[in-house]
Amino acid sequence: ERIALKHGAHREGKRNDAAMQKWREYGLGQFIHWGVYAIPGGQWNGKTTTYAAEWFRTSGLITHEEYDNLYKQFNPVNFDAKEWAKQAKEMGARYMIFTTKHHDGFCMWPSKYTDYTIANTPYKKDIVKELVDAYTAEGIDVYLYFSIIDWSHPGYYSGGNINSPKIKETFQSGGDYNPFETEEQEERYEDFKSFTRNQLLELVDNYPAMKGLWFDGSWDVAWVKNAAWVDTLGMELRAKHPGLIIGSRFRSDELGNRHVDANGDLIDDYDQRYERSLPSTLEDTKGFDWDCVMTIPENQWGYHRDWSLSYVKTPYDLIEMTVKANSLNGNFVINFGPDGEGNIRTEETKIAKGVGEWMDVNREAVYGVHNSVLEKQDWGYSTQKGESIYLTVFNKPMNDRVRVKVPRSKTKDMIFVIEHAEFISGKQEAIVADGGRDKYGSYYYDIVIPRKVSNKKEPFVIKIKLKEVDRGSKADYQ
Ligand code: H79
Repeated sequence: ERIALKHGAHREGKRNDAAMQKWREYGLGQFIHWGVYAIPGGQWNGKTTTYAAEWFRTSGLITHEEYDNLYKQFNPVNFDAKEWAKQAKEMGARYMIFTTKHHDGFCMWPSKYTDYTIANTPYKKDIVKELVDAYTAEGIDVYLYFSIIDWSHPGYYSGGNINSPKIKETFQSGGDYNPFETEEQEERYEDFKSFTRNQLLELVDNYPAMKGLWFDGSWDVAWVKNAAWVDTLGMELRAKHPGLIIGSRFRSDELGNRHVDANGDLIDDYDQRYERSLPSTLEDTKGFDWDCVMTIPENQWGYHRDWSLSYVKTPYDLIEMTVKANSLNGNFVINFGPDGEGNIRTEETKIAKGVGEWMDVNREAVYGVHNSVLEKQDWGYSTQKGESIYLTVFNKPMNDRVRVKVPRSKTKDMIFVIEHAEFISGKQEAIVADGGRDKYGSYYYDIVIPRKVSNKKEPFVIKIKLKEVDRGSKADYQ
């Protein structure tokens, strides 16, 4: 029995227009967190925060007054949007998400609706425009990150986090639950809503080349309480920008359900729940489109001067996650946090190069692919595009053979065989040996890894094509 919702998902199943098809094919993206928090970079008066650097305003190491005046020093003289875009292109990113406004409320574009913007810094120039232009020129689609939380607006109010089970229960059981403490607060929140709407319409108007909005900080009960209004705003934004892509973090249904509504349908265009985490199986994804946004250190999005505080992911780690994400029908997005002068730190440049070198050879296994017909095997992940199946090997078996379990044919007299297999680096053909059959009647093949490939000590890709043949034409092992 379906619950009648006014503000749940407005569609069952996936969006299938050209803009969304393109989104689905990106494979790899770049996130950039840049704002005034890059100036302290997690440190102030000789003290270092171990928390996320982009949350520095709340670190306790800086007063709010000091933080709110940092923008007067923001002058990233080394910022070169074209250089950033070129580096992203070389890494293999096909879309980029940029923080136009994080929780602190500082706007990287010259918003008409507040003075707390880039226009009032020594730098003055519109950073959002520079980035949209430079990345678009490199053929990389741009998405605008926008935080609903805005600590700079006098009308902003939280009311608590709807993700907390206690608050959600109160919200759902309270009939017409009111998160506001005073009428005045509620009125000021109306100002905040108008302000938020104005800014979003402004972004959509100013940057028509961008493809979508990536929302964050939408878990406040005050925001959730306004689900009907948010829904209308979403429609307004979509009407202004046909094809606009919005993830599941913008709005909730009227019952306070986020991402997935009370009927289990995905709200808006793709599932935004995977922050610093990946689903494990295709079942976990519920068949939704999704992206995963990932930090390079453990939990630093904005620039933090001290990266010795946590494990720093290697290109290998990030490549593994990229391929895994794509084998489960998601896009993988790697975050960068440039410093206050506009430099991308050397560690990130090195990582981008490492990922890019691998992508240069193996991109076919990542771009435009989906989950393959093969069952997951321990050596790694498989992806598929049309008839081509890509086996990306991360755990190389000790015997230098990659075992492939082919699907079972729907027809009793037919079986699948590997018609062709090649290593995509160097394009050399692979030798396929018989791998036997198990007691359930599934067939296996062993692809022999030549020494040249095996010695390289890096993940490699085997491209195979399957063919259905008459069972009699293959030796049958009992
Ligand atoms: O923009 C990045 C994060 O800043 C943002 N989303 C990504 C894309 C984000 N906002 N909130 N959260 C993530 C989760 C909240 C974490 C918190 Fe904390 C735990 C807030 C307060 C305690 C971590 C630790 C951040 C500050 C201290």
